[in-house]
Amino acid sequence: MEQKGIMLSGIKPSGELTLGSYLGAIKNWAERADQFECYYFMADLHAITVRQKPADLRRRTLEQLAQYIACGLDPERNTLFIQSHVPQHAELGWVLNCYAMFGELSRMTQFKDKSAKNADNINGGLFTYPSLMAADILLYQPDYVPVGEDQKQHVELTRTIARRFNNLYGEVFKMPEPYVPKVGARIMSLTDPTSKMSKSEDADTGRVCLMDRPEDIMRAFKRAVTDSENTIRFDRENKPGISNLMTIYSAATGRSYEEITREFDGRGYGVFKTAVGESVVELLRPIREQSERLLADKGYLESVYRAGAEKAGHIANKTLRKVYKKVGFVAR
Ligand code: ATP
Ligand code: LTN
Repeated sequence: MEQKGIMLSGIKPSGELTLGSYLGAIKNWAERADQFECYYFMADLHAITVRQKPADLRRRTLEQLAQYIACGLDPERNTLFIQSHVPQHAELGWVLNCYAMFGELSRMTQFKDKSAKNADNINGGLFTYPSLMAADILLYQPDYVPVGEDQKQHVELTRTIARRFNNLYGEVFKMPEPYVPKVGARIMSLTDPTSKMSKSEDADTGRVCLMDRPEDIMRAFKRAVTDSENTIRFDRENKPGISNLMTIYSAATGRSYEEITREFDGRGYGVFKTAVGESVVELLRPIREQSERLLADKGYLESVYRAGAEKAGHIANKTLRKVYKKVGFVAR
């Protein structure tokens, strides 16, 4: 039998999943289950690099699992687990810290952004976040890591660390490739279309969450920032608001930018914003409804994350033992 490729990704349960998390990452995951052996997890170890309320973190981790499933990740065909349930992540994370350079970690855009936003809590975990992420990835020897644009730099650093390790000890790690969607790789805030739509920002109309009600979604789109030109064409530089709405509409309906320009020719921004809002309401409706159903069945969710941790732990352990041997640790 032909060996399937491997795919792996994760999201921090640091806030409500947004339209950006869905279009930039999860949608891509769900479309690939047939071709790949897939591992997806809730990155709770990463979430605490920014201060979290314990009860919120616990609730959001389970909600995120329900949302993964509702977005189309069938637990029978995808291994879904909670990062902290597989201790090999933290263990390999430590080892890889010793192969990631201070200069490399200092150059990470996410570290600089998060440091600016959390000036009173620039902790060691925030700095070494990418070595833990490299461990998440390399433990499973994946071919592809489906992520949004903002995470590409971390996957590149993972490759650098893997290459360094392999050069010293032989071919231990497979080189993973980032897999970034063509449309939707970077969804911007609706109120500030020059910054990324982000789940941990204060809730305002700038983001749309997977669990938002239709009326909230419509309100958010009606308030979306545009420009004064009143023509619908794609120009990220000069028309970031309209271009962002076009990206969302394109990702939600499958239409190209040319088709969208033609469809709304001479029809004004109000009509366009309503159409985008409606397309997102329909896109998210089944996800919200299914998540709500799943969240009512905690026993089922528990069975999914337990089975996931067991399967993931088995693979992770194999890689970790190999690494420990290579670096010279005495076998237990
Ligand atoms: P936080 O605000 O806590 O940093 P976030 O909203 O930036 O979180 P992440 O957990 O960092 O979300 O990202 C989850 C996945 O979704 C990543 O693969 C990321 O690249 C992707 N993603 C997040 N936001 C967007 C966005 N606005 N557009 C496209 N992809 C996104
Ligand atoms: N850093 C990612 C979340 C993340 C991840 C990973 C993504 C943690 N570990 C491994 C892909 C592979 C983020 O902030 N979105």
